[in-house]
Order: sequence, then structure tokens, then C-alpha cells
Amino acid sequence: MGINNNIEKAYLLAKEQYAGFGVDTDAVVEKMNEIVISLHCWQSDDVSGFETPDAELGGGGIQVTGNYPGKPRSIEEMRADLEKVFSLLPGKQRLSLHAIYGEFGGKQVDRDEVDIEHFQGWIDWAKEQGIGLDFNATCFSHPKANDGFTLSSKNEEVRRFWINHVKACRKIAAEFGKQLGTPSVHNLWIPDGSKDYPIDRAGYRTILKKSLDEIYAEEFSKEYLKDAMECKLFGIGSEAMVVGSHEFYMGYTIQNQKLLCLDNGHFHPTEQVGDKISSVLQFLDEILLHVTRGVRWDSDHIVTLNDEIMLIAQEIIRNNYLDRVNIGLDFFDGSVNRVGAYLVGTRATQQAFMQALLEPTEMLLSYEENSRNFERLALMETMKTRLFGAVWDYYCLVNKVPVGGDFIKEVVDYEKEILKKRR
Ligand code: RNT
Ligand code: ZN
Repeated sequence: MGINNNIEKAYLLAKEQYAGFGVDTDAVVEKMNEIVISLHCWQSDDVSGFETPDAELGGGGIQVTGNYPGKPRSIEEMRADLEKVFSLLPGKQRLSLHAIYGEFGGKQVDRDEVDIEHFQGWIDWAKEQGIGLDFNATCFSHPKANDGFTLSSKNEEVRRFWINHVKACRKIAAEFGKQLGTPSVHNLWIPDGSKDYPIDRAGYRTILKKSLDEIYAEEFSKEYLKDAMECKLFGIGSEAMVVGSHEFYMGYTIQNQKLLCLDNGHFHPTEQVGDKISSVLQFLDEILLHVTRGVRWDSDHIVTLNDEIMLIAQEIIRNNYLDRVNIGLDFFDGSVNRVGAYLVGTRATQQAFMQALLEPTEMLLSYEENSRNFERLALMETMKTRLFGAVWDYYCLVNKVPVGGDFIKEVVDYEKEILKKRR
């Protein structure tokens, strides 16, 4: 009781402080309900999935490091971990599945055979949890992706296989949307690219465009399915050229009014996704974000509350883009407690949004429009050290989830009781 009292006291002080800047903290706490983040299922097990036989991560472009104990060995264990994660997060979330996470019942189901029956269990579980589901075709970790080309492959049989896979995945995603009553975002990322200087860049891109045209020819209601495509500058093994570059998918999504997926690990380190949002939204209705943390490269580190994430959140909030930006996470660190990884990364993302909501935007804008740029910078700096933590703690308190660092102990206990026993 005493602790709650202190949290409330601190909140009242913070409320008064922010009111001095014209910011209504009660409204911000309320508005946080609109920040729905789609958790990527693949942090739970280092993108392994549950195919038989086990898929080996490969086919280019991504790399997980770390061998921390406690990885789930079955979908049941994975769901238990995810339930733990959800129980320690304030607000409402979604879950983004990859095609390799179907319930294949010990049978060998190739990628072009994935069907709704393999995901009905996930839908039922999502219903119980009261969450929406997003989906991803898995065009990597497969022998037919080993030479680094899938939808842009010059091998017609290989290309056909991946077209069929992605078509099957869109169907599954649309079914998620239908059964769960909230549109499912299907994201397409392919590893296609080349390690060294290719001669025929144009040829691969022409083939990819042709494959996409065929895949998206089938139309689904927007109430059920939203199609996104994820661009990338380079990946491991595709340093010299990625077929699905930024320009490629920007052009494709604008021409076909699809969603562009911007992953902030997929650009040159000095580029900021936060700066791109208001550009691409001049031409697109909606986008998808993959929020991550690149350390020197697209290393998919756990998200922390840094300037990059702050700018992304600020741009969305300042421009009222919440209903046009689908927020997904994309990091995978196998070197730490994986349940804990979700909590740090998701909470950091939520905190970025809360900080953005606590910004005295009107005041800053009026400085800007009157060429008062010292005042603009000084006020932005001032806001960084206001009583943000007190508002965050209060938000956690009213959402009945651990306040401050209390979730750390919860994760440690879960590790002792559950994760340690997995061998
Ligand atoms: C890879 C992309 C892609 C993947 C997931 C697993 O560079 O970021 O989004 O991380 O599909
Ligand atoms: Zn991504």
C-alpha cells in the first residue's frame, strides 16, 4: 500500500510539472491504450521454429548469436513464455508469427504446403489472449533458399516454390484477420541478394517484380489482410546487392498501394527511419515498422530507449500517424533470458511513445515557426529530464503490471521455476 501511495504521489508531482508545459498526463496515460505493438514471435526461440526436421537458420541475411539456456522446445512452452511476457507488459499487444511456427504435428510439411489447419491452434490461443495476429512468410532457413535467391531466382522451379509459399501465407494471414476480427499484417521479407558484385542486378529485380505481381494478384478484403514488404540495404551474404532494396519496394508499394515495411536496422547507420516516415506517408496509406537496434550493422539487438526509437515515436505522435503506422518489433538475442529480452525491448518502445506523447509539441512548433531555434533545442533537452519515470510507473500501476524494475525479479523467478528445467 505504502509503495503504491508513493507511486501515486510521484505521479501527482509529475502531473503538475507537465501541466506547467501544457501537457495533460492523464490524457497521455489514456492515449497509451492506442499504442498497440506487435511482438515478433521469433525472439522466443532464436528464429528456430517448429518444422520437422529442424530448419537451420540460413539462406542469407540474418544471424542469431547466443546460446542462453531455456529456449522453448515446443509450441506449448513457447506460448507459456509469451503469456508470461504479456502478463508483465502494460497495455494491449499483438503477436506476429512466422510460417515456421505452425503446428505440424511431427509431420514434414514443406513451405508450399502450409495451411490454415497448422495455425488454427494459434488462432484459438490468440482468441483466449484477446490479441490480434500478424504473419510472415518464411523464405529462408530452407534448402531452396541456400543459393541466396527465392522469389527472384532464375531457377523457375525454385521461384515457383516460393511463390506458392507466399500465396499460402497470405491466405493464412487473411484467415487470421477474419477469425480474429482485426486485419492481419502479412510481411514479406526475402533474403535475395548477392555476396559479391553481380552483373545482372536488373534481371533479378525484374524477376522479383514479376513474382510479386503474381502473388498479389489474388485480392483479399482489407478488413482481413494488409500486405507489407520489407526493404534492406544489405545482409550477411548479400553485402554487394539486395534485390529487394529500399527503392525497389518503395516503388512497388506506391504503385500497388501496399504497405512498406521499414526496419531501422536495414539502412546505412546514419539514416534514420524516423525521418523516412513522413516522406513515405505522403504516398502510402499505411506502413509497417520493424523496431530494432542495430549495433554497427543490422545486428537485431534488443531495443533500448535511444534517440533513434525516440524519433520514430515522435514522428508518429507529432503527425497523428498512429492509425497509419503498424508497429512491429524485430530483434532476436539468444545470449540473454529471452523472456526478459521481450520485456526490455517492448517496454523501451512503449516508453518512447509515452515520452513522445508527453512532448509540448505546440510550444516547440511555435518556437520553430518564429525562428526561435535556441528555445526549441533547449526545451527539447529540458523535457528529457522531466519526471517521465513517475508517469511511466503510474501507467504500469494502473495496468496492474510490475512498476520500475520489478519485472526483473519476475523474469528471474520464471527462469528459476520454468526455464532452468528445460534441457
Ligand atoms: C531480416 C528482416 C526480417 C527478419 C524476420 C525474422 O533482415 O529484418 O524481418 O528479421 O523476418
Ligand atoms: Zn525486419
